[in-house]
Amino acid sequence: MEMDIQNLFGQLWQDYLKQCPSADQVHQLLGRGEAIINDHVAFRTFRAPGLGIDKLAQHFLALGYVQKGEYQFEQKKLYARHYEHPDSTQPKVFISELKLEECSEQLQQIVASLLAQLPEGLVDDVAHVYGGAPWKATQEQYRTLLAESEYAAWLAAFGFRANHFTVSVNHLSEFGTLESVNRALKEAGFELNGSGGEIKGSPEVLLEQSSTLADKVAVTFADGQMVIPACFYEFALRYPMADGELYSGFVAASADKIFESTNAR
Ligand code: OOG
Ligand code: NI
Repeated sequence: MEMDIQNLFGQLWQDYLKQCPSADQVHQLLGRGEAIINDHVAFRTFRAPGLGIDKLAQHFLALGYVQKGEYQFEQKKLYARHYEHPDSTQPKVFISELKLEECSEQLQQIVASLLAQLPEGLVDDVAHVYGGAPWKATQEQYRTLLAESEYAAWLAAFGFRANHFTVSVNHLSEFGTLESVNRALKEAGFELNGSGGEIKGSPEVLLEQSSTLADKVAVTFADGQMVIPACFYEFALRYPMADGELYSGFVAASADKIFESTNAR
């Protein structure tokens, strides 16, 4: 099937709603019935032959996206890039990868056993690659990964699907600040990611971000079901640069904390 931007993000959104059912309520709360503009969508992958950032990015490049910033997360052993579309109303795309070569032998072995289950050609198939885990880990493998890298465990359970969507607070008519967004979310009973403070970043770095803690969903592992943190919703407020244009990049120190939105509470 031919995939245009609308189709792709529509499909990603439908899949995401199943992993983050509260996103619907968040829309109603913040959009008050009006359409929500998404600032960006994020994906995770392993750095392995035929499977790094470039492989996931190819489908966005084919739709006119252009590679922009790059980001390093030494502690978490991650590397990331972001992509933008010439039409600035299209969501930006943030893709990170786990540097397997820096991880333990044990982690590498578990990941290799997952990659061995990857169907031939899946990663090049835009209609299916973002549809969820293309392998089944055991619950013990999940727990072993979790002890070393929460990111690896999440990826083992959820695959290359959209990890989060992000409300562009700049485009909300009822809310002008991230503080007011966070207050409304908490009053409605949502739990926010408090790592590094509820608001990550500042006007000085031209970007403020916050996020919910991931909804928990039942995942079917090779040997049964477990209820674990799935996907979350993020909120971003961008500030203008000297030329008046809104800053369009990311802030590594803030992103480092946003990753933790999928940690167990
Ligand atoms: C990505 C975390 C970083 C941002 O907006 O800084 C991020 C992830 O959790 O996969 O989304
Ligand atoms: Ni994000």
